[in-house]
Amino acid sequence: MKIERAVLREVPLRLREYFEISSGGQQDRRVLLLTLFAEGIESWSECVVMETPSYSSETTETAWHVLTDVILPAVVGRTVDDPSTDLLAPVAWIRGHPMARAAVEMAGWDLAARERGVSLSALLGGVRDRVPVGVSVGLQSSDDALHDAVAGYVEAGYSRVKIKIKPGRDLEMLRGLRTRFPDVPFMADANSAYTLDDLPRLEPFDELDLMMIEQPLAHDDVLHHARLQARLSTPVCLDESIESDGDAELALELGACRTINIKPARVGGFAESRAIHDRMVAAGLPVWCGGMLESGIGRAYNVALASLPGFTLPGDISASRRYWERDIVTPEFEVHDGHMAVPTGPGIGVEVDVDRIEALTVRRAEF
Ligand code: OSB
Ligand code: MG
Repeated sequence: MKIERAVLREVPLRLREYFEISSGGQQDRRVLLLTLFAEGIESWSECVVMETPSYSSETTETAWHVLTDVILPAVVGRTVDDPSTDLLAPVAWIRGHPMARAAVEMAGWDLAARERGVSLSALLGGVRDRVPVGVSVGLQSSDDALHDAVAGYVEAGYSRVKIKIKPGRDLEMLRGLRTRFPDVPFMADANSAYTLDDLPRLEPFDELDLMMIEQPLAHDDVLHHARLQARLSTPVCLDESIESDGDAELALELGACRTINIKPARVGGFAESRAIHDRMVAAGLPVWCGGMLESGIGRAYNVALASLPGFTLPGDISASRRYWERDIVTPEFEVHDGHMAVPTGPGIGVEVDVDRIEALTVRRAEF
């Protein structure tokens, strides 16, 4: 399959609700969408990067730069057979920039699935036709607002509810939630808001019966996560700290976590995601699929990944309605009974609303 043409677009999409984490908030997403054209097949993927370097070191602008100045010129004209290696081979020397690389790598998987006439889930080795899903609730202005938000998501049937925390909005807030919702599977995500000096504040988290605490410490501090995990019975989950299978190997060796949130873009794509998945399965540990406030295009890739056997914990894969007034794919993603159906059509298995995307596009580059 020869890649004949690539188009990168920036499409502004406004979240239905402001979403705040410990490092800051956002409502307007600058969604980067990539289209690869190969021998009559068209593949859409999403570069899920944030606007500022607050979650990882990449930004909308660095991804645009690396994609348009480095990756796409090298990829157009290439012939692809194996999506896990072929597409990015000429730029294998790139250091970092996993989200920019992943947008291309993942589109390659969609192309390969379409060429073979199978779903992305089938090509990846998925074993589930629906996946358990949860929701990620941003920091709220008050406990009342948080309780109302949680009540709504419990009502909607999500399999678990993740609560964003930061110093000052943590223990007492979570105790209040636990009292009001004694049976809801909760977890907490700190997005690196603590240090090991906060141990006296983190140890009592064990009373809260949380499924896990996600990324409590710095993104580049695997050692201290290991020291923290040794003091907690609550499983530590790493998100920001894991940008490759090598990072996962180190984390397991040190005992820094008991589960990993795999976001395919954060680790450079599906090949690396599967390597981490396989390593965790071999270690007898569960993984789950994280989210980056994706449009329906990015979500389709996540649902396919989450159908792999080791993704036994609910992912941050919520309904289109949780994010957008109107999604850019049809059918929109829905949650029933705490699960999301894995699309069965060829490739990502959802229809991309090309006319609407064209109308919304504010920046475009073509190769
Ligand atoms: O830490 O998992 C995170 C969103 C943006 C950046 C980081 C994170 C998140 C989420 C949202 O938690 C998950 C979702 O897409 O629903
Ligand atoms: Mg996280």
